[in-house]
Amino acid sequence: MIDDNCDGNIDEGFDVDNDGYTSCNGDCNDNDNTINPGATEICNGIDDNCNGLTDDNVPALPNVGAISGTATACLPGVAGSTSYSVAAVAGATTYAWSVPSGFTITSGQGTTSIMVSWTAMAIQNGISGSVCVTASDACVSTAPSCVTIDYQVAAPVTPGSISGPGKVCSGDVVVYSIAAVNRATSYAWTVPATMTITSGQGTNVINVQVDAGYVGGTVTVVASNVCGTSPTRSKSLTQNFPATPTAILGQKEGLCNTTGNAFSIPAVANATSYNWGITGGTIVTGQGTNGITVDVALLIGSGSITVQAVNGCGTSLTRTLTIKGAPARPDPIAGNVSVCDNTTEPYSVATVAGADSYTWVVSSGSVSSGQGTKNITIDWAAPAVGQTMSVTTANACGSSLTRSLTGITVNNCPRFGMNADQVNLNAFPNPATDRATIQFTSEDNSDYRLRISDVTGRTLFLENGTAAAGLNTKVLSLDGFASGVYNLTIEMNNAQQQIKLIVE
Ligand SMILES: [Ca+2]
Ligand SMILES: [Ca+2]
Ligand SMILES: [Ca+2]
Ligand SMILES: [Ca+2]
Repeated sequence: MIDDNCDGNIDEGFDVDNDGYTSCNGDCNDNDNTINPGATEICNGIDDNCNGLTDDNVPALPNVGAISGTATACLPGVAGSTSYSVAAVAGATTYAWSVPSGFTITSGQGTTSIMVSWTAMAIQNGISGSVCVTASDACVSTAPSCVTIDYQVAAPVTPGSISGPGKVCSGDVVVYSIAAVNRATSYAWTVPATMTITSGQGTNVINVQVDAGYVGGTVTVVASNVCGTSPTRSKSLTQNFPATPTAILGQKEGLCNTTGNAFSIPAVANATSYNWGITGGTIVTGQGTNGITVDVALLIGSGSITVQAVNGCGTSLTRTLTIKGAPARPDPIAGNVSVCDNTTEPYSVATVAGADSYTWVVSSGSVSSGQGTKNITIDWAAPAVGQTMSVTTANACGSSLTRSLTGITVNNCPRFGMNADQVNLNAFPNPATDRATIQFTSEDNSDYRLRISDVTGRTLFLENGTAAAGLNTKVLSLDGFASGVYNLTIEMNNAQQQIKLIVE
């Protein structure tokens, strides 16, 4: 009888296969006592444990053992064959082999032993890689067991040149490499004792740390295979000292009682820091970098600023800049060197950094305005040749060298008896662009001097001529005149008239 409603009340003999389970508590095959919820699932295409899944979580196979056979060989360049095998794996039903390029499996795939063959061309090119085998049953496979293959006819040739820096310093991290060498299966590098190969030994690229105490040496590499080792490739290594800094940039004179003066050098290749020194002042900021600021107090005479570039190999030679508290010699004096007697002419120099005063001396005539500044006027007196003027600057730390203007000629200029308001000097158009028409009136055939000067008094055009009686007209080219305001001056008959001429 059968407990059709599975209420636990069963008839004698209901567990037909007598495995302790019935259809009521999960026996999915009551005619086979190896199939029930208490059974272990095995690889057999059957749901042994009655969980509804066939061959789920079956046990793994044992590992495949080591492969037997010749892994490495130095051989003649002719065709050949060999065999590889493994011990049988309990429960495995098939074996899958893979071989490197150059080997061909001629028999035994699927079994515990294979035969492989190679051609003459294949062995001449070298055969390297792995022979691997995996064991399987219908449900699972093992991890592969592999052996590294190196079949060659000759040792590798000498490696090509080593790439990487030839100049290095302690603390550098560098890479050396060679192109892969034909038929090579491994590489062996050496480096100086003061270097460490951090990775890549055995390959054609190594990473290297340069250690303390490094002073140079040699890096070498050889390529190897089963037939032997190549000749050695070497690369000489030296220290990478930084170059001497180029000229120190910055104001070097007129530094008396100043602060925050900037001095710098262009960055030096391979330098990791800079070492500055100073006499006659104080470094305020920037030590260690390629730019510093400097304070200078009362520096009488001269001091110096020095700098070296520094890296892991050491320091460069020293670059020096002489500094002075006193101002620099002024640049050349601007002004006319051919002037008329009894006239007033402007002279000037460019601003001198750090100068508190400008002292002018003139051999004849006199400074009529501006003494002490960079812009003066001189009243020239009687005609004379070979006249000179000079200017010296000074501050609390001292005086500069003197700048002179020599060879000044004070001319005896003709003068007659005409009043300025009778000259009627005119220019048009005004403003002008590329040319201007100049007109003036003369009573008679008088000598005249026509001058165009800029606002600093510098003469840009000068013409001496003889006027016709009546209206005189001249057309002047203004090529070369920058846009600005100019003084147009005519001197004639002891008279002088000046008007503004604007060039656009
Ligand atoms: Ca049963
Ligand atoms: Ca059963
Ligand atoms: Ca099963
Ligand atoms: Ca199952």
